[in-house]
Amino acid sequence: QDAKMEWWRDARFGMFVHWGLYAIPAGEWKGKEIPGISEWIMARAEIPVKDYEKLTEEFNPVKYNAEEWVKLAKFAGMKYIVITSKHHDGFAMFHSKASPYNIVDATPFDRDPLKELADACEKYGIRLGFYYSQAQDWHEPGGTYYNIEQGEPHWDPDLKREPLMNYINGKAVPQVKEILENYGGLDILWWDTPRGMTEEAAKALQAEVDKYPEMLTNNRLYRPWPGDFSTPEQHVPPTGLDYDWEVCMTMNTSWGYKKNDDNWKSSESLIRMLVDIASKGGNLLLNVGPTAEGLIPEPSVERLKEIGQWMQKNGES
Ligand code: FUL
Repeated sequence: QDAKMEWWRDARFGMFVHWGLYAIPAGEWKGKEIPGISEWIMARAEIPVKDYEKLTEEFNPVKYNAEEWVKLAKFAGMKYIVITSKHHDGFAMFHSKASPYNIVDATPFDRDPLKELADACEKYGIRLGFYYSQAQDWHEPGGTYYNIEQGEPHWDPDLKREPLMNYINGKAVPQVKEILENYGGLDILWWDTPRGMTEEAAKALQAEVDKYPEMLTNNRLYRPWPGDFSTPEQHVPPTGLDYDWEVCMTMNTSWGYKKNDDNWKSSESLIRMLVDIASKGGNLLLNVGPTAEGLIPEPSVERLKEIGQWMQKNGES
């Protein structure tokens, strides 16, 4: 247990990447600004599945350059990257045989960006994790959604409901197998929002994880299970935590790219946060939300460079 945690405990600092179809509307739907985090736009604007799917036709992030992202993370002093392989909208950012709703088969962008990222990470010695939204999948009849535990219906009446296990066995488990097998071996599998999750579903997914004893997972697969580390979100526990922990944090307000979100934290406050977290024994997973063209927004690039300059002077390596 301790041996597999070693690199992660030393790492201290990683990059979180929220990238998906939601980068196209970037917080606006039908000319209206939709409040809240941009990767939730499908739920917040109650967009029907068929309408949201149309975004695939325009998703063509030709400016994406995996090596640039990895070099930037490395310059900033980050030791690992965790990227959304599938967020709650259900769209896979990798080539999947388990569902055609993926970036290679459903968009004009004829590339697998996660494969390119895995290769770049390998080349530059950066560890790699994938985020996978295992419970919420707003695109599937059996996937859960944010208010399912309140007994409310999915906002799209045309999505005929099915049992959770249909989705778990038909999409989530097969896709998790794909990401674990096809990307050179992940260092982290980052689960999210166990809303509507059952023990049966969690066990089916955990069985795949168990085949990779070196890989780390967080505490978001199923509420009663601790995983390898806990994940305070958007706040720093004032006196740290007893269990391994990783703060995930945005640089502005949204995780996914949101064009009008100018609420940027300063480089100084980000550096202070990193120092504060490291001094209490935690990790910081600092987020970027790339655009629909595949670029990390300029304000994020600036901050990462300034953090990097500080790290060159004051960091360990
Ligand atoms: C959450 C998700 O619902 C957000 O969209 C984001 O991915 C964050 C890191 O975890 O709670």
